[in-house]
Amino acid sequence: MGNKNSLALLSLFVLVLGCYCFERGWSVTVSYDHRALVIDGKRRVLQSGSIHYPRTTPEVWPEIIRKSKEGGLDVIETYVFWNYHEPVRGQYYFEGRFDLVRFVKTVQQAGLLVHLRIGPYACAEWNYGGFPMWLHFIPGIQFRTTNDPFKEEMKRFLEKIVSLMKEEKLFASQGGPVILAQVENEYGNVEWAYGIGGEVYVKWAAETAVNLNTTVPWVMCAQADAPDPIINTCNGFYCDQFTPNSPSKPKLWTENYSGWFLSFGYAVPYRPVEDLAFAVARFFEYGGTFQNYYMYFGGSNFGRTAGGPFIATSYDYDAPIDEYGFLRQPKWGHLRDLHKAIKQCEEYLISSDPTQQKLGTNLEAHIYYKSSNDCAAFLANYDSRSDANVTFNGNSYFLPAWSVSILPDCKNVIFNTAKVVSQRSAGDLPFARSASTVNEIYLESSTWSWYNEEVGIWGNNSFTKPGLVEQINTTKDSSDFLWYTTSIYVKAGETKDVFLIIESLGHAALVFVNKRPVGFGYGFHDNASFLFKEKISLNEGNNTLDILSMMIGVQELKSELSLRITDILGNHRYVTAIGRNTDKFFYDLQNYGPWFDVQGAGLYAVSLVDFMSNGKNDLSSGTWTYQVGLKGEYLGLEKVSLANSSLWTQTNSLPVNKTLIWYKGSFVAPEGKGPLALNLTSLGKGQAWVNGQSIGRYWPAYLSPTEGCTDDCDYRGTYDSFKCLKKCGQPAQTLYHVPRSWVHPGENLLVLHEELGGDPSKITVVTVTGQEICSTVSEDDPPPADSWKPNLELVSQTPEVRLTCEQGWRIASINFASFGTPQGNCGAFSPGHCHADVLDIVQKACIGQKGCSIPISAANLGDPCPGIRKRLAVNALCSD
Ligand SMILES: *[C@@H]1O[C@H](CO)[C@@H](O)[C@H](O)[C@H]1NC(C)=O
Ligand SMILES: *[C@@H]1O[C@H](CO)[C@@H](O)[C@H](O)[C@H]1NC(C)=O
Ligand SMILES: *[C@@H]1O[C@H](CO)[C@@H](O)[C@H](O)[C@H]1NC(C)=O
Ligand SMILES: *[C@@H]1O[C@H](CO)[C@@H](O)[C@H](O)[C@H]1NC(C)=O
Ligand SMILES: *[C@@H]1O[C@H](CO)[C@@H](O)[C@H](O)[C@H]1NC(C)=O
Ligand SMILES: *[C@@H]1O[C@H](CO)[C@@H](O)[C@H](O)[C@H]1NC(C)=O
Ligand SMILES: *[C@@H]1O[C@H](CO)[C@@H](O)[C@H](O)[C@H]1NC(C)=O
Ligand SMILES: *[C@@H]1O[C@H](CO)[C@@H](O)[C@H](O)[C@H]1NC(C)=O
Ligand SMILES: *[C@@H]1O[C@H](CO)[C@@H](O)[C@H](O)[C@H]1NC(C)=O
Ligand SMILES: CC(=O)N[C@H]1CO[C@H](CO)[C@@H](O)[C@@H]1O
Repeated sequence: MGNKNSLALLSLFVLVLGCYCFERGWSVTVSYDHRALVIDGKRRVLQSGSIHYPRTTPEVWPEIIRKSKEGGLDVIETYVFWNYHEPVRGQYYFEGRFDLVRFVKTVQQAGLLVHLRIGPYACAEWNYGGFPMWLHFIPGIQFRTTNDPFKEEMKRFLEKIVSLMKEEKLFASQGGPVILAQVENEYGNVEWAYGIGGEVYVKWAAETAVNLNTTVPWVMCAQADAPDPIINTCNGFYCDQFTPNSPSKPKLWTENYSGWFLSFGYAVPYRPVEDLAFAVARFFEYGGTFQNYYMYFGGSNFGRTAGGPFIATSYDYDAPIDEYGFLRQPKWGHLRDLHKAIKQCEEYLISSDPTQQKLGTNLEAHIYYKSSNDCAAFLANYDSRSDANVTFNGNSYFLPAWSVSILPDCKNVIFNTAKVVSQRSAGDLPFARSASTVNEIYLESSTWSWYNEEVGIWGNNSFTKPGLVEQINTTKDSSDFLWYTTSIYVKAGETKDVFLIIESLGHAALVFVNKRPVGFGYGFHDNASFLFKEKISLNEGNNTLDILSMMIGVQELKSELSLRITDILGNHRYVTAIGRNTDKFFYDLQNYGPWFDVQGAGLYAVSLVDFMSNGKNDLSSGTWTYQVGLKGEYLGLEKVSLANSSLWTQTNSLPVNKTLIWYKGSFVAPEGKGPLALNLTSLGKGQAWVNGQSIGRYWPAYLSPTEGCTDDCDYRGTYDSFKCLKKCGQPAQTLYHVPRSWVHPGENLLVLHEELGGDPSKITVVTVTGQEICSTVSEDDPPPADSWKPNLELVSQTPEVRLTCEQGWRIASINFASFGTPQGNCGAFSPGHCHADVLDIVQKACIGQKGCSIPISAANLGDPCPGIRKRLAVNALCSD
């Protein structure tokens, strides 16, 4: 006894003291060596998670950060979103959801650290990747290469953010929580396309960052040539095989995808926690010491912040904390157990490089020594099919396929990535009816009124030009919408039935002939361009053609962009286009010079084809009149101040299934503190506002393909973003998050801009007031990783069923409790052959509590069948 115990105590003390320092504002140095980040002279093993501050509201930052800390995170990572911080050049904005300083301080108050990814390029499925649109209009600018106007702006923004952090004393050397910064972002993936200009730019970016004297290390992710002292880090689904570009740098993983983002028109991706835990354990097994979940909490793309094209409003990401701030179980709990198990090994991980030992085919161990006979080990079976028994250190261990076991004393397994013992939610979503107490209310029908949007030109700021214009250049992204209008004259005796053919770079278009809707065309995330072809009937004489071209987020800069680049030596390089109408695009590029930073959007060809004679009438180079935005947007119909305006019409019957219409209604929010959701299943496509705040774009009419889903995805084998999908043939998103702080007692205003046609009377406001949770743990499962004591034999320590309710809720009832050989899955347990009814015991321990734990032992639960391995299964209901 004694020795190891006091060591453990000592390290715990140091840890607590470390947090204390950050909270109290004591100066701390941060450096690194080949093993780890070194904070205040000590190497640290750190778990990090991404939370993007504008993707939720400041009111819930503390709770999400608390849940991150309880989940075992040490560091919160965020990008900085330039386009919202500097909406107009030189005019900065740091309020509300964009209050970066408040966010960093909230993390600090929780005792956690911060990794600030200033970029300024963010990517992040964020509009234009985080670049302000005005940047694009600076004469001669070329993004992310050695271009003076770009470098000047980038440097100015980096300086702005660094000085803001310094003024608020937020760097670790000033007593703040920021221990790491990032310049650029995943540039290594596209650098090749920029030739020598790219290489020069990387050196410039590194030098510029280092000269900012943040006193904390800088990283460049996915950047193999990051110059010293910048640390190059890995992004990806797995990073165990990654090595930094210098033996003096530690192995850091800055983006480990907890799931994947959602796009309108696509099925919902998810990543099984067994695979995610496997990837993380493998990383630490292979010498990693810092790992970041992208995302730990994803949140929502409110307003028009979603990137493009077609990124959905939900940025849930299948993250450990879901879009609404609820714990996603068992993901959150299983990863917490993993973090605790790794934390038990920290002293070993920072003491040495791992020693590899082969244990068989696709079987290996990595051992970390503190001294010659004191070690921690990771045992891995990376075979995607076969389970295995291995012998290690004289003992035998069972290793399920695609799993890692963690042995903090080289002997006892306290965690296996494939063995999930943490609590589960009985259903998948927080609002799943089967598993939650859902409170659903309809909006009051008497309050609905509407406004018909005008078709075509509505304002005196329209303009007329020959030919078709590119949309982003024209709208400067001030609106998703651009009207393209022209007239078609049909002489007496000419054919009146023709095909209207529209070719667009994206993203969608609503087409009107003589002010009547004739169709809707749209692309998709992987290929935004589309061809619209519809048979139309024209009148003799003059006809109007009004095409409303729509954007669904401005494309981020991606490696697959088709680029024509002039490098600094004057060489032109062409980069192969993927998912693009190449001819047109190269044409555009040649005309637009440095325009490679946007993919372009809007119409590029419109023609009429006589389907009898096949004669073609090309309207593309004719005269077009343009109008940016919608009249309703111009009027500001979403504003609370217009709620009683006479612009709104009210009659007894509400027009439904109508294109281009605004609706206004009101609702009284259900009581409580929890988040709300709007169920917009009955609508088509548009945008919604609650009390003047945009909750984002909605598009339930866009169904995902019917094929490719697996409800029960096999976690074994290499994961990619297409492997595990659900909700095939359904809308990507039907529920839309309304933060609680955006509603107030009494009537709340809901405004919708519906583009395709829907029925707003079927909208409901949904809250959850309870959740079904469950857990099953066996006698021979390890004890909870945080209670494990290195000096005791594992067998003498007791596993436990642990249940915890969400904040504010308590355990209201126990619906099932059996000790023996219970059957079935979580939420649908049934007693097995061997069954002790332990309902009384579990009820006594749990009812009325926020959480409870029940030790799994015969002494506690009785023994219904001696000699048989038993488990405890419990199903409980939490409610407010
Ligand atoms: C960098 O910052 C540190 C701490 O704030 C300061 O002591 C040092 O003088 C600065 N160095 C330069 C070159 O500005
Ligand atoms: C591992 O060993 C156990 C106990 O000896 C045995 O039941 C099991 O079949 C073995 N599994 C494999 C995959 O060899
Ligand atoms: C029309 O122009 C006037 C004067 O420039 C301006 O005040 C008004 O807002 C414009 N109206 C519309 C609908 O564009
Ligand atoms: C057709 O209508 C447009 C728009 O009103 C007008 O500009 C054009 O002169 C008309 N053409 C003819 C031939 O009447
Ligand atoms: C993208 O869509 C357009 C229009 O449907 C089509 O012509 C083009 O071939 C597509 N490109 C790719 C790469 O699929
Ligand atoms: C962008 O639009 C402006 C005004 O509409 C025009 O002057 C300019 O030439 C356009 N640029 C490109 C590259 O199309
Ligand atoms: C609109 O009218 C209602 C009922 O008369 C009133 O309660 C509400 O305050 C008004 N809202 C605004 C924004 O003026
Ligand atoms: C809505 O209108 C479209 C055509 O305008 C029609 O095909 C569809 O059946 C209508 N849906 C409902 C629910 O009325
Ligand atoms: C949303 O509404 C649709 C009907 O419009 C319904 O089928 C669905 O169950 C609702 N979803 C939730 C989570 O309330
Ligand atoms: C650096 C890296 O590994 N990036 C990977 C991240 O995940 C995407 C999606 O599968 C891969 O395409 C990238 O290669």
